[in-house]
Amino acid sequence: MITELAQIVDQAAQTARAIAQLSHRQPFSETEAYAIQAASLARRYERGERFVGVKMGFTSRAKMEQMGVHDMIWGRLTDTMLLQEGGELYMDQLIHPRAEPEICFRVSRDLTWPLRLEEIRAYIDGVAAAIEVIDSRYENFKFSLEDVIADNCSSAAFVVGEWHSPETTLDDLEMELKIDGQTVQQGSSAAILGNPWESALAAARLAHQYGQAIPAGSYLMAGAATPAVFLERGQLVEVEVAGLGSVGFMTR
Ligand code: OOG
Ligand code: MG
Repeated sequence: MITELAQIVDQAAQTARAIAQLSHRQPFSETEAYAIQAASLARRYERGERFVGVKMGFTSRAKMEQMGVHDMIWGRLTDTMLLQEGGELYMDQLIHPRAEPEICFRVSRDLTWPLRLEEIRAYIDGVAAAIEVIDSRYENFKFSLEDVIADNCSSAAFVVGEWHSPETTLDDLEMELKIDGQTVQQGSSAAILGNPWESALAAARLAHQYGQAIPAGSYLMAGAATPAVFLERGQLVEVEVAGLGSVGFMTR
């Protein structure tokens, strides 16, 4: 069951064709959903993609409300998802992509567990403004918690701005998502679990729980501070975070 569902969702991502929710074929548990995610990532690794980090999802109320899902989730990032700052996002490789404003951490030492909030700072050597592009493989971007986990939490692409010192305060930074220079979403870093560092800690805990190592050099995306916005071709997409600068890309 897990192998088959992993193949279906992996193929949907590869061919950019939406599928019915996997849970409509066959109900499965959250633990099984993470096993499907791992199996679909194994297929990517077989094709030569490399694990480069983890992303947290539904770490803000804004996101939970937008998607009607009420639990934190985590997914895996690979090298082919990493978009160069100022680069181009090819829309024909995606189904119905959305962008969201995030904060990214750079892991400087292999993450261990257990850790306390004060301790995790010693494992991070950079913080940056970031944009995540999510692209649910499910029709109409509709899913259950189990479905979205199995779909690697809609991960599609991400772009990271200039690294800043991990001493930079992340407590309550204004975060803006702009399309063609117009602000389309606005929020605060405090929307991310009260403080994005809490999300980094949750990522370390969950990855450990599911046996996923987070080695030095990994990216750690903390989750969106605002609802996500649908993208169209020919747009300039930017995120600006007070104190962390801005980052952007073009859609094509
Ligand atoms: C799931 C991914 C959620 C976030 O930052 O909250 C996420 C989705 O909304 O499709 O990446
Ligand atoms: Mg996200």
